[in-house]
Amino acid sequence: TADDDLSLGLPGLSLGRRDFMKAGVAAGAMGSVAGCSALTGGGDGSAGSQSTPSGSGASHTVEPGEHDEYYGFWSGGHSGELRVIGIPSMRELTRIPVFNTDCASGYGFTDGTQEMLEEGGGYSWGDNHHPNLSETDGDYDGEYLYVNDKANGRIARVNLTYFETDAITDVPNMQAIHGCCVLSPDTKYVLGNGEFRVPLPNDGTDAKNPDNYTSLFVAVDPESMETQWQVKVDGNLDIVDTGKEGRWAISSAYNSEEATDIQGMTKDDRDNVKAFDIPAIEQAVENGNYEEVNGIPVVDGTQGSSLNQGDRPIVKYIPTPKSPHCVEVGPNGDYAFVAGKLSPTVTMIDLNALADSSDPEDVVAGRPRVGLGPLHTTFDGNGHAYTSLFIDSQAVKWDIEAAVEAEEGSEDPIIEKQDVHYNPGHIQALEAMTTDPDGEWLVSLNKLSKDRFLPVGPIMPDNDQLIHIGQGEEEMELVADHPAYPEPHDCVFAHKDKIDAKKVYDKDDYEETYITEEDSGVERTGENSVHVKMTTKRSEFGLPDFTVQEGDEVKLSTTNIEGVQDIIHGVAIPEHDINYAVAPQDTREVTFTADDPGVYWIYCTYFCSALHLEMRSRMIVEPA
Ligand code: CUK
Ligand code: CUA
Repeated sequence: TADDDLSLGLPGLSLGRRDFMKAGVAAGAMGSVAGCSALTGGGDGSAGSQSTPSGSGASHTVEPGEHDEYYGFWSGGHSGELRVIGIPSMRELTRIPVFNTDCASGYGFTDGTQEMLEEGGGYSWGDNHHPNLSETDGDYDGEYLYVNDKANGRIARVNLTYFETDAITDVPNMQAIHGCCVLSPDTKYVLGNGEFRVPLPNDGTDAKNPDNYTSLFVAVDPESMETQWQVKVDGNLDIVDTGKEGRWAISSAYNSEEATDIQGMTKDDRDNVKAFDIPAIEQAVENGNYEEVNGIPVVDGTQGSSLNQGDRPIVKYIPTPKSPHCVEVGPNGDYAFVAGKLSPTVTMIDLNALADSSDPEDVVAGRPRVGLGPLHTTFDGNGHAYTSLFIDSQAVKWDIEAAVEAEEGSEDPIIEKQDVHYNPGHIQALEAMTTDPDGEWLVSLNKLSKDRFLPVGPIMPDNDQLIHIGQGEEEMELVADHPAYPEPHDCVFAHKDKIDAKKVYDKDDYEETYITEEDSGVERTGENSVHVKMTTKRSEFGLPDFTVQEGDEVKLSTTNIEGVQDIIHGVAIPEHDINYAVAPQDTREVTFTADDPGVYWIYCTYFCSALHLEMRSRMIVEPA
């Protein structure tokens, strides 16, 4: 029977009669949510469609020479990088290497960036999921972007003046920082959810006893990027967002069973969303109510903890249908929206009721039934929520206040459904994480593209789809498909006026020694070390050649003395695994050992002028 099929593929998902038509699709698709290898369905047209293009003729064309109105910052998943994409054109403007190395820019090869990656854990990859823009007064201030590394428990910061990663924190005690957000309204902390439960400390002691495993919630200082404190909880943490007043951080969570396999993790009907009371946690830390593990104060926020018994528990546990996925807080900060994943509902948590309610059920303000596989919710600022439906392959638009009025499980608040192609994860509308979203455009980050593009071999691109939503009064209209290299998870959009990207480096912002043409030369700094300094400009290096001895440790410093934007020079040394970019007024350094005697033509890798090919220098390594 259908029931039997469902119970195999969908542990505990309860479906009403009218969902059975979709059950075959659901069983396959949910399998992939749950991590099994079943083929994913739900995009072949069988999932049903209520929407037709409205034909409003919304255009996302940005004419040649014109600029996009918004910056979009896309996480690159396990590629480790971020991508910057213009909205509404969906043109890729640049990439920002974060947890990866990048040969076009030299990120991970130059001394500063190599050290940063080394001190940030020394891994050659990361899995970034959730980019977050720094906020002042609940609005993006254009200073920084913070992003998590799900794989290695790290948080990185990107400087939005230069669009480059400037800090990576390898957070102690945590594996898999998944959820990541800033504490609104003023970015007091960068917050992270440790998704995997591990022993504390994770040193191999009693490693086979899952009762000793724990998930942690962490606060990192946004300026120093140092880990401030952690909170231990029951169950696995997933995604996190904060209210707008600096008090509550809401984390979705699953596996209240604390099992280590899928059957165990999905056994019970309920999981607990966690509401972290940030000032109460700070107070506990101040009072010394913590255990220090690997130098970090770890506060006990488990259900049995004494810190959770009094008038003001540091963590409130709010029961929700099992295994929810995301939580997003709406623009006015009234509700947190917890997407059901296995449940076809979104649970709305009333943040204003959190402080005073003693019964956790009292804080549930609404629970509309939105469709199958709800994962993420976004907002247009005009009273509408838009939820991605992984299994149904749809974006569903619904009315927030109508959902509060309606009975639990009601479909009445639903306004419209738009098919997407296929199986969406995150969904984001313009400036949706601020207190004043801009509406107009929404992007659905679809995991599968299937038939939407020319076949390019078995590893297919994702499909990020641009949907026009206007101010919420019009019907949704699908406007563009955009293939994405694996694998974006989330994105965030800021109006172009909020970002002030410099076109030329300001050397005062950097401590490196600026090199002038007169400085160019070779200085012996030790018996086996030299410091080579040279400038770059069109179309020559400051030194036509330089000589070092076999075995020398060579520190090569280069300053691009150009003052003109867009004139980048590259410094490539064949057979030494060295190439990096130097932008106008910037200085970059690289240190290597000259092991092999010979002549090496150093050349410029950025096409900088008509004489770009002639832009050369020679490194001569004399035999010892
Ligand atoms: S996410 Cu990280 S599994 Cu839904 Cu925010 Cu993709
Ligand atoms: Cu400098 Cu090409």
